[in-house]
Amino acid sequence: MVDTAEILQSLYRRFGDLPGIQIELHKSLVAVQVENAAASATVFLQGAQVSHYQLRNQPPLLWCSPLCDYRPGQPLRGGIPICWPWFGDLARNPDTLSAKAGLQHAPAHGFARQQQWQLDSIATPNPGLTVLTLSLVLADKEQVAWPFATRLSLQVTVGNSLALDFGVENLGYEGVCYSSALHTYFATSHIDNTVVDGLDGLEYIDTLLDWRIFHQSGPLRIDRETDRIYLDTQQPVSIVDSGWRRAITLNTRGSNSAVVWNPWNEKARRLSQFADDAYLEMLCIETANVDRDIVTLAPGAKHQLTLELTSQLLG
Ligand code: TA6
Repeated sequence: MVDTAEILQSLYRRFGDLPGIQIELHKSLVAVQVENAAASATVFLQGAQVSHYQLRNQPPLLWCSPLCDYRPGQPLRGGIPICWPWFGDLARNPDTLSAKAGLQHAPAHGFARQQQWQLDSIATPNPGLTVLTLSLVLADKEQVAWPFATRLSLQVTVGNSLALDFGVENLGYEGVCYSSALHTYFATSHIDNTVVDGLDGLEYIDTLLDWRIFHQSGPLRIDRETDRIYLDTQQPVSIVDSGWRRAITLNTRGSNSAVVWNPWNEKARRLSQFADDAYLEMLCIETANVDRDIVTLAPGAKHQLTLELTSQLLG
């Protein structure tokens, strides 16, 4: 059980005097609010979930639902949930995954986003830069679904760009295999103003068409429910928004797959913490290690999945 009062006291004591840092409580979830010369951001200790990032001269870059419950154990609908040690439905993952298949209760996207991470450090090296590090250490008997000693880490760098560096280290004595994603929700002026570049020519699995494989031709415009796994994503993907006249670019390392998702109107009505028309103002592009891009770690090995988001205003 998380002792919120104790966590708050410790965080105030350790970080309360840092410039531009506020420790906040959203119902019963603890968050760090970052304000610096370049941007603002919000990072929740639950799931090490970044829920907000906004440059000083632009609309928010991340979308986060105003209907969030901020309940313990329930990921926020928005920002950047960390999906690990499996992506989506565990049963839909490769059999080589180490997570125990056939579990009675295997939450979608794994359990890392439900857990309380530890805030290890906050640095403010200059007025326009704030760096937070968080971690989650799992003992080898701690999780039924994942009985392996593992250390998760996340470094969040808030400045003229937003950078996440997600590390998974195998602390055990046997090899492990997992799938994962940084499930980023992006804000748009309107989905009709939005084009996704950088996917042209790629193979993708369409999870809405019996998981059959297709090829992307040209830029992607979203005008229906979309839930696709793009493979061999070697070049940066960009979101071009003609309404807000900006282009967001996803620069990644350690990932060769990406998921593009928008629930559209039917699924929007079934989603928790999500207004019926919210599909018109968001889309997800998820920096992933899924399908043939899953990660195998030998004992003592570590994998880094990094995502840097930049946003340029268009002339
Ligand atoms: O990333 C796409 C997806 O797997 C969709 O199928 C949808 O389920 C979405 O993730 C959101 O999942 P969540 O468990 O966060 O509601």
